[in-house]
Amino acid sequence: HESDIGRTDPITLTQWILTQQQIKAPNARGNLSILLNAICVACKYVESAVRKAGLAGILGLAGSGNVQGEDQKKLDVLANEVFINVLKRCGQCSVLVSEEIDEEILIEGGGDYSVVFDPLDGSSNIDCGVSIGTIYGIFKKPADEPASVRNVLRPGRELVAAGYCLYGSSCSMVISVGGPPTHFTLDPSLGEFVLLSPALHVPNSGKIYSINEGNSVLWDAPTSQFVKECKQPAKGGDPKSLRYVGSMVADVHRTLLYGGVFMYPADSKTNTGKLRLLYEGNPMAFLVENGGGRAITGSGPVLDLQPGKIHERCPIFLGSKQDVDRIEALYNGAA
Ligand code: AHM
Ligand code: MG
Repeated sequence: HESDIGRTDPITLTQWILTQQQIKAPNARGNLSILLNAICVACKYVESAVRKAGLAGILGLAGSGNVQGEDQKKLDVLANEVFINVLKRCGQCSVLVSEEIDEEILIEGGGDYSVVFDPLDGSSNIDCGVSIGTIYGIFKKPADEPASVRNVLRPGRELVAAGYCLYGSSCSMVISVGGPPTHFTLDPSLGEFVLLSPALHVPNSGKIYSINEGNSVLWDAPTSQFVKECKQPAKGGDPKSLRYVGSMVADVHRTLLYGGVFMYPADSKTNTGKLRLLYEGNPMAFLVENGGGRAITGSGPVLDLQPGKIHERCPIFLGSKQDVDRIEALYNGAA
């Protein structure tokens, strides 16, 4: 039922997590559920800090003191601390990899799960109030394997869950535990994520392309050709629209909902692009593939890459199947 303040039968993220456990692993100990709930709490904490950032004077002011003389933390430093503390505390993790920390964190006797995460992605957008987000991926290790970086240097296809939280005009959580991505939104009055859509499906084709066009002199031929086709389609079709927030979470969220393609290609200087495989490329590729879309590097699926280092980068083209198929064909030499 809809009341004037909204649904009277909300399904919360916590309920959804417990139901997924009952459906997928009725005899499980509930450890993944504990971990997902911890992530959910950390995201709510960061969302609250993002909303208060202007008021609390934490926009870009790391190192400066507040009225009580305490040090203020920049949002990205704060988000990283919150995630590490909450994940350590939940007792389910053996390895943590954060974009903010050079080395992996090993937790002896911590649990069978490992979490790779970017606690606050889209840093260039923090100080001007544009959408930012958190991205995370979860691996499970065999119980007898020791905590080691090997637990996370695995292809994204082996993720057991991945998701992101978008701190945008509303706060959205999108998560997949292997099935289609499920979309929740934070009801601030309840302090709960409530279910919006049980199964997102990336539209088969889309009208939007999303890329940092300022790098066009650095692009390879297939990327340049694809972007040219977006602007000047064959047979007099309509050109696509360009949308680029510069926050991967926002650009991918739009791509999941509206379709189209998000790209961060290799550039001629580095041959890798900018985005990090473990905690940017893989979780987003996992969500998009589970939503019926595709995510490729130009020479194969992102999820098949074997990572060598925790902070390595990879080129990425993700979104609607038809669009990514065309990019793949161009990489395979199509005219
Ligand atoms: P960050 O981890 O330093 O925030 O960088 C990652 C961000 C992504 O969110 C976004 O897709 C990309 O960088 C934008 O990069 P650019 O400014 O080069 O277009
Ligand atoms: Mg990042």
